[in-house]
Amino acid sequence: MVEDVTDLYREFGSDRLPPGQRRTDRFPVLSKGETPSCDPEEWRFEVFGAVDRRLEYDLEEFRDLPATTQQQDFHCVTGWSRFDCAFTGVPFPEIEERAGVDDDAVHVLFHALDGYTTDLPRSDCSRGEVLFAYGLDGEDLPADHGGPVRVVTPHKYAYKGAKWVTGVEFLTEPERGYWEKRGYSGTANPWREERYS
Ligand SMILES: Nc1nc2c(c(=O)[nH]1)N[C@H]1C(S)=C(S)[C@@H](COP(=O)(O)O)O[C@H]1N2
Ligand SMILES: [Mo]
Repeated sequence: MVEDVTDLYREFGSDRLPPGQRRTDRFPVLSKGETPSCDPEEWRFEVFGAVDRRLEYDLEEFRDLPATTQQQDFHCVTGWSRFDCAFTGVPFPEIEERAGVDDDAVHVLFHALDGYTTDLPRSDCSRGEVLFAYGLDGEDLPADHGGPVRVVTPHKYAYKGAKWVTGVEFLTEPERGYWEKRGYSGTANPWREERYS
C-alpha cells in the first residue's frame, strides 16, 4: 500500500509547487562528486551520539525493520521539483524509538559514504515522512540516487536527504553539515524559499 503524503505542503504553503521551483518529470542526479562504490554486503548503518542504545544494522537487518511506502514530492534547491516519487523505507521515528534518543538531543547529523554530511533540528526529523529509503518506484533505490539507502525529507530541500547514508548522529548542540557550512540554509523550508543562510 502506498501512502500519499504529497499534501504535506498544506502545513507550509498554499501551493504544492514551492515558490521559485519548476516541475520536471525527470529525476536528475545531483552529487558533490562521483557515486561511491558500495558493496551491499559491507554496508552498515549506525545510530549513535546521545542515545541509550547505540545501534548497528547490516542491509538485511535494515530491510527487516518496519517500513512504509510513501508517495512524496522532491524539491531540489537548484530549482527543480519532481512530484510523486514512491519511496520505500524506514521512518525516522522508528529509529529514534529503537535507539532511545536522549531528551536533550536537539539536533541530528546524517553521515554518508562519500563524506557528505547534513544536519537538521531533531524536531524537523521526528516525523513519519522522513525516511531512510531503500526503494524507489517499486525497485531498489538506484546507486546514483543514493542506494543502497538514502534519507528523504519531502518537507525540506533535497540536500537535507543524505544519499548513501551510513549513520545518524544525535547531538545535544547543533553542528553544521557539508552544504550548510558552505552557505546553504540550516532549515531549508522550500515554501519559505530558505535556500541560503
Ligand atoms: N551523500 C550525499 N548525499 C547528497 C548529496 C551528495 O552530494 N552526497 N547531494 C545532495 C543534494 S544537493 C541533492 S539536491 C540531492 C539530490 O538527490 P538526487 O541525486 O537523487 O536527485 O541529494 C543530496 N544528498
Ligand atoms: Mo541540491
